[in-house]
Amino acid sequence: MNRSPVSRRNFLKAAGVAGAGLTVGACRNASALPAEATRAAMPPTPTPEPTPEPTLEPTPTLEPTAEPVAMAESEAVPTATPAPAPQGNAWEEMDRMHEEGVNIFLDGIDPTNGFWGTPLEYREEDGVKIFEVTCQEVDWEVEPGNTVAAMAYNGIVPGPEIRVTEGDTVRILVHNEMSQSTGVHWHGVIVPNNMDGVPYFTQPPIRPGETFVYEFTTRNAGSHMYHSHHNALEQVSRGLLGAFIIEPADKTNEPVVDADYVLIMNDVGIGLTLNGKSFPYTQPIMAKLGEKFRIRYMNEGVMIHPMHLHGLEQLVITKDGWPLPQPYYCDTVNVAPGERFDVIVEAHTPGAWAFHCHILSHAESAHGMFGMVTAVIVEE
Ligand SMILES: [Cu+2]
Repeated sequence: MNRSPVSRRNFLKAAGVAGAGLTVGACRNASALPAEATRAAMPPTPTPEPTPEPTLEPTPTLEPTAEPVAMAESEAVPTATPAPAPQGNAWEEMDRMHEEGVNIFLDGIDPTNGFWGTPLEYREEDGVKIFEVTCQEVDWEVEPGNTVAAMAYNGIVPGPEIRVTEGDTVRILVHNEMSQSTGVHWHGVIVPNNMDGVPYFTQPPIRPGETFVYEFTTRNAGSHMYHSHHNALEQVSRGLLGAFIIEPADKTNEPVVDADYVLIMNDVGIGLTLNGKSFPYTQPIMAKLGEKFRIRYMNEGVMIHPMHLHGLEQLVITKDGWPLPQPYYCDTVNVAPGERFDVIVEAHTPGAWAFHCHILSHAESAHGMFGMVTAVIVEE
């Protein structure tokens, strides 16, 4: 069992709701009364707003390539359908489910569990950094009790993080152990055309059992990605994706931060996920008061995800790896498919700050929070 560094009590304390007598008056008073009287004394049973039909996100159409390996329609948006709101005094059950999810999230806090990325190790030969990536079909647990058939680089979703410095020459050996062909595109990275990874445009597909060698010298710094460009709707949405970060050779203008986080969004395929996990299996960002951290948003899904952070403003400094001429502050960063934004956050106010996609059908239902939800926990 994981020992959470943040006890539930401290979490609530950080959030300012523990031991402060904040229980709603009606409930507290009611608890002192006999059961019959309690019912009479209770305010009218709150009737939760009827949960709307999911109108925001039409089921993504799989055309025109759906034929050979189409995902079942029911698979396409596995967690986006709101559950029916409970009726009558089922509100207690609804609260219980909300609490249960948060408790699982808190009990699972473990900054070392790989959620925040696994670096891809390399070896160096004649000044070339050599990486190896193996494409595999694996089972992947996105949330408690929900294991999906995924496609993964080196067995994990997202794939391991490739991080180099501008000017580095990299050689990446891609082995295909899957039962279908693939190709790897270096999204945002400036490469020679024959290294761009688009089968039949720039190379033959990497067939099952084959290896393809990519080699290029990195020219543009920034937060980039690598992902399949073959049957991509299935292969990327099922997990063939990862971060490709090129640090600038001249770091003079790099912001000084205490931590650097990559947050990759995905939606169809393995479901509504941040770094391959759905709440409550996501991990919070843990920060000490006064620290600054960087978040590199990357959207590998097929939907827009407006990432909203409570309580702390986000300073957007780059778009698709390019420094913005005028950085700007906001609380919601709208990340479209393929886009990357880097932001700087200063942890200036202690507490447990919710951090989630603000398309509510990606985040919270009558069953509690799910999908694209995590937190920033600022400790004094
Ligand atoms: Cu979303």
